[in-house]
Amino acid sequence: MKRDIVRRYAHNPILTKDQIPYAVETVHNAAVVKHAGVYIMLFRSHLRTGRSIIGLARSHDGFRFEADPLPFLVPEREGPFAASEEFGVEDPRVTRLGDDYFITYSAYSRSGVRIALAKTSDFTQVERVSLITQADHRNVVLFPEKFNGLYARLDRPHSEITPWSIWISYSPDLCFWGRSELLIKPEPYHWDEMKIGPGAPPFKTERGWLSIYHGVFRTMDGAIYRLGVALHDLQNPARVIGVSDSWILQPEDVWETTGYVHNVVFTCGAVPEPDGTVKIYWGAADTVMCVGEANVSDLLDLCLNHSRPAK
Ligand code: BMA
Repeated sequence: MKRDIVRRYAHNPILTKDQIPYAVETVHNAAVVKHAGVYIMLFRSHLRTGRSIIGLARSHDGFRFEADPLPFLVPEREGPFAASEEFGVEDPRVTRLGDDYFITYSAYSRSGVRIALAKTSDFTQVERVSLITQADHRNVVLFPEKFNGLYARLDRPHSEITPWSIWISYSPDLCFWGRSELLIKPEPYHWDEMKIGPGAPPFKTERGWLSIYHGVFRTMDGAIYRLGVALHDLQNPARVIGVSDSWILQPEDVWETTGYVHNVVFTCGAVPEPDGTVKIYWGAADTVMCVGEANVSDLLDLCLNHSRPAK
């Protein structure tokens, strides 16, 4: 296919630090969901301490966002989460389950990185629910439905023995997780050979759950972060139907190839639209936020007809 799978918005980047009413150094790796007709973006920002917080911005069209006056989620200083969040909170993902939106985010501390779960119904009040992994997990995305009575998530444990891969885990209550199973591995000598991780929470299509993930390739000039797409069975998400052999997005615009960390496009959110397109949001070079649109039918075609082995 010659044309671009992801059509970049003409006015990228869509949110930068200059548009944030409080002092931050970056705006990146944001979750986006539609709530009551409004696009809500939860973005990560570095402070000048080098540690991160999570801010909130709103939009009526999914392209032009305005940040709230205050951050949405900052590291807890007291209470059960404080010890795990002392180095910052990063890379949120949001999934709607019933009337609540559940936020999975990375909590950094001297004990490592683990995933915390918070919930909100209105994006005004936010309540922490539980720490849902031990150290050395990142990139946890929740499915928006249960399977045989269990919640499901894709996750990415760290491992030195095998390249970092995408797993699935299940839970009766969103707090206790198990029955973990490896689903997709990096492919040797391939754009995602170094490591992969879940990106946007999976969204439902008539052919399966589409999951946009990131893959990393190591070069003499450092790592390149790109985006790929995988398709999971609707009834049994542990069955991977296909994984696109080619990436769907790579760093090309100057704010993707240069910045705080060069050559990075990293997604934490995608919004499927009623017209058969999906808005994909990505952090560019860990510095600014961008958006593009893809046809769901093109993403399905890549997974169904141009797949590489899952593992
Ligand atoms: C990953 C995470 C992401 C970041 C990416 C590129 O390991 O830290 O938050 O966007 O590296 O720097």
